[in-house]
Amino acid sequence: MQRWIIHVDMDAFYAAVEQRDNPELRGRPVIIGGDGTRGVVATASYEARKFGVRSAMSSVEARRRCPQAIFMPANHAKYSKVSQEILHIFDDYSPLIEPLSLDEAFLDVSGMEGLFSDPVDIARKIKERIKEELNLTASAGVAPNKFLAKLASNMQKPDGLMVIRPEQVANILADVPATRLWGVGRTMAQKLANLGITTIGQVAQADPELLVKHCGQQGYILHQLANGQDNRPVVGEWHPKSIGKETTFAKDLYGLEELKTELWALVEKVGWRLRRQGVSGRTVTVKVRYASFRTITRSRTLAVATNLDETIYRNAQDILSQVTLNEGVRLLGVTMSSLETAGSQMSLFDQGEEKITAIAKAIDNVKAKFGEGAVTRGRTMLSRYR
Ligand code: DCP
Ligand code: MG
Repeated sequence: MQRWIIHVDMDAFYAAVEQRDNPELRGRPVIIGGDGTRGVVATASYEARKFGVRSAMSSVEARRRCPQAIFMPANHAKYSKVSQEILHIFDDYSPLIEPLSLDEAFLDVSGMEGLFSDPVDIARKIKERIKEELNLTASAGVAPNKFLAKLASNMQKPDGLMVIRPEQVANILADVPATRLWGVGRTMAQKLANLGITTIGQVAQADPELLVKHCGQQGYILHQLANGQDNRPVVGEWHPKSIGKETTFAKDLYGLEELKTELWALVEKVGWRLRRQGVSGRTVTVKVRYASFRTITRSRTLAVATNLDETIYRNAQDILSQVTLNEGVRLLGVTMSSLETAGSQMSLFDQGEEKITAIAKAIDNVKAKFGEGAVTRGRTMLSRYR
């Protein structure tokens, strides 16, 4: 089966969030970072980048290059929250999500053809939803592996969508600087330069034995990457703390009967997501927003966690029947939280053990190839399957 990986990276992430939340900053050069004499630039809006301002540059230098820039301190709590919202969008398209930082992640979307027409469509859809729901732009790379996908997402920034198909690899990589290969820092770049090699195309053409002689065992890996080969798996470290769906109606709905159909549709979506993740939830929450915009949420915690549509529905409907419905409803939502690995009594859906073994194997394979430091596991994953 052809593997398809999507790499999504937000554009000027911290700066874009601040421009979104402070309309007076839009279209203007914004620098996120400390503006003191020892301050460092975390990121700069694309307007500021035109003046040569870059991440990790001293703020003094940034100010010199762009005196009219507006400095803002980083608000990490806010960016983490946005990051979670982005991950929740990804969660609708792949059960295998590997965040690399607050603003970028890999998604393995191989074999999703039955659900979505094609990996490029998925990337397009994800970008659209980030734009519509979060009012931010992202760049996406779609390719047969992680190395190529990450390279691709960076090629058409901002708001880019770049696809590298297997047959295009050699052409696209030919003139890309060798420093873009994973693991080529200054020292390695110098070693390659000593061999007259500066582009990925030249690494691809080089004799792997020669590369190993000059660059050590890493030489093999560089040769493989340069030829577009990279079989590191996407290690799904991210799992949501809750899984929910809500919908805003085109026209307000009135009364329990009208709402029941919508409730069932929501429950089906939530149930499917829970099972796909191999989890069950103990807390059912129903959210209602009235025509007046007043919003209420009501929860119930079950004795036993579930991921079965019928059980979720029964409880959600019960909750809804206790809510006053004497005005129109514009939004309805259902969320399952207090998630746990699906229990063995539901062996049909239990992927817990299998998943742990598969992930552990995948990690060991990567370590065997790229060295022990190549993978660090999130604690979330360890605690989740204990
Ligand atoms: N960041 C940081 N210090 C750095 C680099 C980045 O604090 N030296 C933070 C701020 C960035 C965020 O991480 O907004 C994401 O990093 P990226 O490298 O993806 O940079 P941006 O998203 O800002 O810009 P873009 O991806 O469009 O180039
Ligand atoms: Mg980014």
